[in-house]
Parts: sequence; C-alpha cells; structure tokens
Amino acid sequence: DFIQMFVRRLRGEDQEEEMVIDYATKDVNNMTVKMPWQCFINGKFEDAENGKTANTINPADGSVSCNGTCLYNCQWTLEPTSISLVVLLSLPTRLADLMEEHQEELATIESIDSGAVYTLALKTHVGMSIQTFRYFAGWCDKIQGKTIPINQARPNRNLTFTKKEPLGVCAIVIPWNYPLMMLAWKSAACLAAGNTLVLKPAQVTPLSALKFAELTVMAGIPKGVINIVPGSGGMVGQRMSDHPDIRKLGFTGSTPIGKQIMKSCALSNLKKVSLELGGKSPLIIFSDCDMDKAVRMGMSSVFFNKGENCIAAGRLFVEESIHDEYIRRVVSILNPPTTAPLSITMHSYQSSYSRITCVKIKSSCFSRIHIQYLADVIAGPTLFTDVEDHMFIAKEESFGPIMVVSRFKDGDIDGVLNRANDTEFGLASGVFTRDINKAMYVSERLDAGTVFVNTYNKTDVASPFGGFKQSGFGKDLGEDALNEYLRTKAVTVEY
Ligand code: TAP
Repeated sequence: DFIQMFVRRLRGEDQEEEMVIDYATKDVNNMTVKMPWQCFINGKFEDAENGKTANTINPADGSVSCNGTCLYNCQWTLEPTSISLVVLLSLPTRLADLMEEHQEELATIESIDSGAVYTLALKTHVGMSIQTFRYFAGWCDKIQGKTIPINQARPNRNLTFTKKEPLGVCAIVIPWNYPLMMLAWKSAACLAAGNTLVLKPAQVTPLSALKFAELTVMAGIPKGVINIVPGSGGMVGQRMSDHPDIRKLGFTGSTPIGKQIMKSCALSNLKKVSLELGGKSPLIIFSDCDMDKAVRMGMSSVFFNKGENCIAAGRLFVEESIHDEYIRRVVSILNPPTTAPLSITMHSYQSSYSRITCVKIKSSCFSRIHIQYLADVIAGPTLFTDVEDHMFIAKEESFGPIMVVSRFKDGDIDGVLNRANDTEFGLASGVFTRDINKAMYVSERLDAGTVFVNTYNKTDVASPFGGFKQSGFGKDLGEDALNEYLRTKAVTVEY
C-alpha cells in the first residue's frame, strides 16, 4: 500500500519510477531557473489532453516568462484516494524544508510570473508559504474529536464521540496576486486534514504552482495527492465547480466569480464551499493616534504589493483636526517620489486604469484631487482626498495603488463607524488611536472578519483570515482553516 511505498521511498528503496520533467529554463536574477510547464496530474507532468499551451508574460516588462505552459482542458478523472497525513507526519515538514532550500528559485519564478519585486516575493510570497506548511504540519496529529455525554437509554448506557474526517477530493481555485501564498494557505490546511487536492492557479500565473508540484514529488508526497491543472477559469475552474467527485471547493478571487462558483457547486453535488472574496476595507485614523505610525502604516495599508492586496485599506477616514496634516505628510512622501515608482503589473494596470476612467466619468464633484497626469496615475501611487460617500471610488475595490481619503467630524465615533460599515464588503478593517477604550469600542463594531488596531497587514499563519458579508465566508489560516477541509462524524455507542 502507499504507506509502505512511501517508507520505501524514504529509505531510497523505491526505484520503480523516475520523474521525467521537461523543464523550460531561463537565465534570470543571476541563476538559471528550471520551470516545469506541463500539467501535474497523478504524480506526472504531462501535456494537456488537447495539446493546448499558452505563453506566460512577466507583467513588469511584458517579456515572456515561459514559452507555453499547458492549459488543461475540461476532462480528467479523479481518484478519491483520501490519505491521512497524520501517519505521514514528516511530509509537510519535508515539503517546507524543500521550499526553503529552493526559496531563491521559487521567488525568482514568482517574480517573473506575477511581477512581484524579488525581495517581496522572497520574504512574503515564498516566506509565508513556507511558514504556512510548517504551521499546518504541526496540526496533522492534533485533529481530534470530542466525547459527548448524551441521554442514557436506561438500563443501558450511551456515549457519543465525534471524529473529524477528511472530505476526499478537494478543488482549490486561486487568483494571480499572491500565486504561491494563496496555494499554500489553502493546500496546507487541505493536506493536513488528510484530503487529496486538485488546484487551478490563475491562468496568468501558473509557474510557481508547477515548481511547487515538482517539490511535492521530491518530498515523497504520494502520487495523486496533489494535482495542478493550469487553465482558464471558465473551463477548468467551472469544471471543478461542476465535478461530481469533488466534495469541496476552496476559492479566493472576486465576488462575482465567487457567487457563480457557489451556484455551480450547489447545483452539481452540493459540494462544500469556502469563499475569500473582494474587499473595500476601512481604516479609521483618530486624532489621538501615533501620527508617524499612522502615516507609515496608512500608506503601506494601501500600497503594499502595489495595492494588489485583498485586505488593502480601500478607504481611509481621518479625523478632521489632523486631516490636513495627515494629507500633507502623505503627499510629502508621495510627491516628489522618494522611492522608486511602483512597478504596477499588467493586471492591476488594467483594473485600476479602467476604474480611474470610471471615476472621471462618474464623479465630477471632487473638491481636491491629487492626480497629475494620467501617466502618473497608471505608473505610480495615487491619492484622492475629500472623497464623498456616494462616489464610485468610495464604494468599489481598486486593487491598485490608489489611496482614497475621507474626513470625519472630531469625536464622531458612531458616525464614522456607520460610514465605515456602509459597504457590502467585510474583509478587513483598521483603527489607529492611543485610547484603548476607543479601540475596543470600534473593533467590536467594525463589521469585518479582521480588525487591525494600531497596525495593518499583520497577517499570521496562526490567525484566521476571511471575510464577512459579500467578502465571503470560511477561513484560511489558523485552526479554523482545518474545519473548512474536514467533516464531523458522530458515533453513538450503547453498552
Ligand atoms: P477572479 O477573476 O475571480 O479569478 C480568480 C480565479 O477564479 C482565477 O483562477 C480565475 O481563472 C478563476 N475563475 C474565473 N472564472 C471562473 C469560473 N467560472 N469558475 C471557477 N473559477 C473561475 O479574481 P482576480 O481578478 O483574478 O483576483 C482579484 C480578486 O481576488 C479581487 O477581488 C481580490 O480582492 C480578490 N482576492 C481576495 C483575496 C481574499 S483572501 N479574500 C485574496 C486575493 C485576492 P482565470 O485563470 O481564468 O483568471
């Protein structure tokens, strides 16, 4: 059986299969990166059934990052060979070790594929992915049920106990902004819970997922446990939602596609769903804040990862008495630019640009707009001030380096809370104040899955992450994430 096969492989006794990988190579970042480009199914890299391929493009400069990754079409069979990694404790740890050994290569691939700056790719995209596998590796032997006293059927006695079981084959669909990290957040919990998985990376950023697939083979993860199928959402992603053998779909992406997935999952076989969707996260800055920190973190809350960040602060509310000083400080950092201009990716270029155009058409009533030339809007960070609640940019996610600031009356805590919560999104939120009572009052009332107090973007592998309202439901990370990939069985015994 596979456990013995795994043990043989660990001892180096399993010679029967040697992995054949047709790499695309590229000299970049003072190294030669070796990139698998075919679909990874049942332990093998293979061409798509229909032979379809597509080039992947480096969005930072428009160059081809890989000539032709395979695009899987809609047919495949899935073996629901659910395994329990409880007995294979060393595997996720071994995988994390291998990712660490290959971190420079992974970060380089991530960087040329997603346009992320290399240092950020190394520290955040790859670094947090490694931490995530380490964290969930620790959960493998700690997934437990309960013993529950129930009413006795006298003269007999009864006991109920619960077991947490894996779901079987799970599908994972992820976006392009943090390709490897989104893979890690969902796959690590899914595997630790003992499931097998088939993952579709975004069509535009498949390369780090395929490199990851190679590392899973080196780690000794049994064949078929992890499958990576690049391809379009409309075809491969839709097929996953519709697939009769898949029991769960974990999705990160936009709200409209999340709704479509939920509908298809319900109609096909009522598969379990978790949805991490868009956001328009409010950040409230009170006049009693640490101003230096509020400026520094307010800026990174918006501009981190070029604004291509689902929890990016979509709207800043600044208290009247410090508003002008706050804006003056932000502008002094932005203009003239003291740092290199942000390299905006093609994806965000398109989304932000189209939104900026919309803003221009729909909102004619800005009292002050800090836009210079359209070229600046596309190339670098942008600041809008005195944004009113009805405006398009006050409501819609930008997913680009655009800071949207509104002022609120001094002391009007409930008023600003109403405005901050007046959105259908509920992913994250933040508050800056030195008053602990105010911080607690505000954090209790903010209607969002995450509240940052005197910090921002402080995600951690141990802390559950996910939204409310139309930002979706279900959690990544932390213990809560395991429950997304488990089911509870109650066993009742009479004795
Ligand atoms: P989407 O357009 O929703 O795409 C996300 C993924 O869904 C892609 O892999 C896409 O495939 C796939 N997809 C498209 N149509 C599908 C269908 N009918 N069935 C199944 N899958 C389908 O999002 P995006 O524009 O790439 O990413 C940006 C959005 O993601 C933003 O709204 C952002 O806030 C959100 N986001 C949220 C989070 C969290 S944690 N809440 C994190 C990151 C991003 P393709 O390869 O064809 O695009």
